[in-house]
Amino acid sequence: MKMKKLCLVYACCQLIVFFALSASALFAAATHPLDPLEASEIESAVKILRAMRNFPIEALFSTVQLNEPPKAEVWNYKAGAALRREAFAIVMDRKLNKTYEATIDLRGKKIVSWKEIADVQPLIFDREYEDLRRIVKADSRWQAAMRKRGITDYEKVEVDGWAIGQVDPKFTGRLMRGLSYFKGEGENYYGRPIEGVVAIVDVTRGRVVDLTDTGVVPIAEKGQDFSETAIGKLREKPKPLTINQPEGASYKLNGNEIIWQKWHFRYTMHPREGIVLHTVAYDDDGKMRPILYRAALSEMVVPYGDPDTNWRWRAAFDVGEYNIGRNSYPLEKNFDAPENAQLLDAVFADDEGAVSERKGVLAIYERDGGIAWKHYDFTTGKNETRRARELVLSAVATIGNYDYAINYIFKQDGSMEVDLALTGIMLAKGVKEKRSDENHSMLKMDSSGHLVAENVVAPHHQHFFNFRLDFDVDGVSNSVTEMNSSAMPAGANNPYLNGFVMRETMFKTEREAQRSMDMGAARVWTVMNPTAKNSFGQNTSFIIVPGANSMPFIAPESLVRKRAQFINNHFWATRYNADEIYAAGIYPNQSSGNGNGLPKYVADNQPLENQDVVLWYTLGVTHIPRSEEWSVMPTTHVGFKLLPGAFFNRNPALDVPR
Ligand SMILES: [Cu+2]
Repeated sequence: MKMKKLCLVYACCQLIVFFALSASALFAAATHPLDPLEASEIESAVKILRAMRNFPIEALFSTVQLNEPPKAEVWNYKAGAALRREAFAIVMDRKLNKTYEATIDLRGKKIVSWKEIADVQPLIFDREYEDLRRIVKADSRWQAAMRKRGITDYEKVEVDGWAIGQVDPKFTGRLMRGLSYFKGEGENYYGRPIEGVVAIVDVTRGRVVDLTDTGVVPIAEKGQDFSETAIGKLREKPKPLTINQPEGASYKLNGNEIIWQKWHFRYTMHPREGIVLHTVAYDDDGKMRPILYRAALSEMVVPYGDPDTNWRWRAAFDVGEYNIGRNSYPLEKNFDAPENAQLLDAVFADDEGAVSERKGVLAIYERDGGIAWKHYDFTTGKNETRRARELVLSAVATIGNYDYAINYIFKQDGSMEVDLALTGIMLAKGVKEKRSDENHSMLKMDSSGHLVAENVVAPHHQHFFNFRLDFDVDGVSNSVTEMNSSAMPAGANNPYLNGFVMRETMFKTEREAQRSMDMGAARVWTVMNPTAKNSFGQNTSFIIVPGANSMPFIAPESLVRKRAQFINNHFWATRYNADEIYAAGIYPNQSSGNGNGLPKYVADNQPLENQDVVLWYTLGVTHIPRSEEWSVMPTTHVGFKLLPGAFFNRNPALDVPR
């Protein structure tokens, strides 16, 4: 119907169509150096690469993303000026098991660089999950292991692909592991592990290179599902609670730029890092003051604490092995985000380098923020109070059984908060016991798991997140300090022993700036501008205020820990280097524990005073599994805050109207 109408008016509209197309092409083009690659740019980059002589025949694209321009170029960019547009790609030659990095000049339509990176493995490709499933199910040893467990219909089994983790050097090639789960007629196969069976798969050569079978363990019964139908008896639904913005939202969205309540910043949905914040600045009475150049989740690791053969290698690097960004799925208004949210799209390249449009993978919304500030004058009864508003940018990545929401929250008091919300399904281990008082080593005091359902143990584990925070507080040259609070020594200055002080120490070099939390000292870290001052002569700064955190329990000598050395410290600071983005290096998949990432970044022990500095914050969660977290976990929130410290002369939220 629509087609017919179009045909009728086609002739007279040709001219208009032509102009409309050129105009839309103009509008769609990047207008800022940090605009993510748009679909046509991804297509162009891939086309240029494919046209190269000797381009691998069986190429897989690990990433095709914006090659971010140099920092100075970005901060000094004036609207309308000429833009550098470059793509960065990681390409794997499947046949030869080789990895290449490429930079492509999109304007000049040429390859700027193409180099092989030896002895690395890019993160897992989407197609490899399917390849692995097929390879494992066709393997006779795996089939025998299933038959041993009474399973003859392999369609009822789900094989879940994992990055290999630690690799026994006797295995070479591109490796993954396959874990088996019983789907049966149920929905939540993660609740029904086929314990004992783990396959090591060479995904490019297409074969199972090793299969471990530690013996038959009963498979948990049904009842692990959590759909409304599966739950059956639902509680009374609460009455509607509507969020209504009759005049619309208060933020402005200009392409990837967001302006809200004096905050000005840009966002991108990065295929690997998920949400990235760029050029975060605050409009202070007409003066645009820079705070952060770039902030993102740089790496994650989730080490499991069970020494079992089939568990001891489990430590998911969810960013560098799996891609947080590309594993972010469409959000649902009223559920994943409130009803007033605006859902935003992203464009990525898929394994083949084709454009993959992801609808609604990011949410932006305003929400109520409780009391901004208040004082009730009890002598007059006057209530000076202000309601706070917050701006939230949110995305949720699902990596296998776990779901991680990442929320960046902007506030009217000049502070920011990073809130991580952990939900999904705990990684389950099958056991023969149905009750915790049965005599099984997994269930004793010194066990490494908690029984969460009949025949299901959730092994103990920790989640570590590392955020790379490239601060530029009032300019690029900053210094980094630590503040420790302590009791004043007894003496003439402190006769009643009530005195306590807050001492700030400046980190001179990268080696000094490797620190962990100290509750006894109320320790915080700050990044300050050594020349910019507030009106009282104090240096302007931002403070990292940790929330809940954890120390790692896996031993420092363990292989997992060697691959994840960023968890050795809660806090690191490095001198800015455009190539130092990932806390465990760019290629943690199948890595041997060579100290890539932060240990290498700080090896040259560069000076930190009055330099362009980057702060790295490691946040750990020790997961104590509870029966209440089965079969799907109630959301746990963890995070940290970034507070202005002498950045303003007074409470910046004083001007919030009543
Ligand atoms: Cu957990």
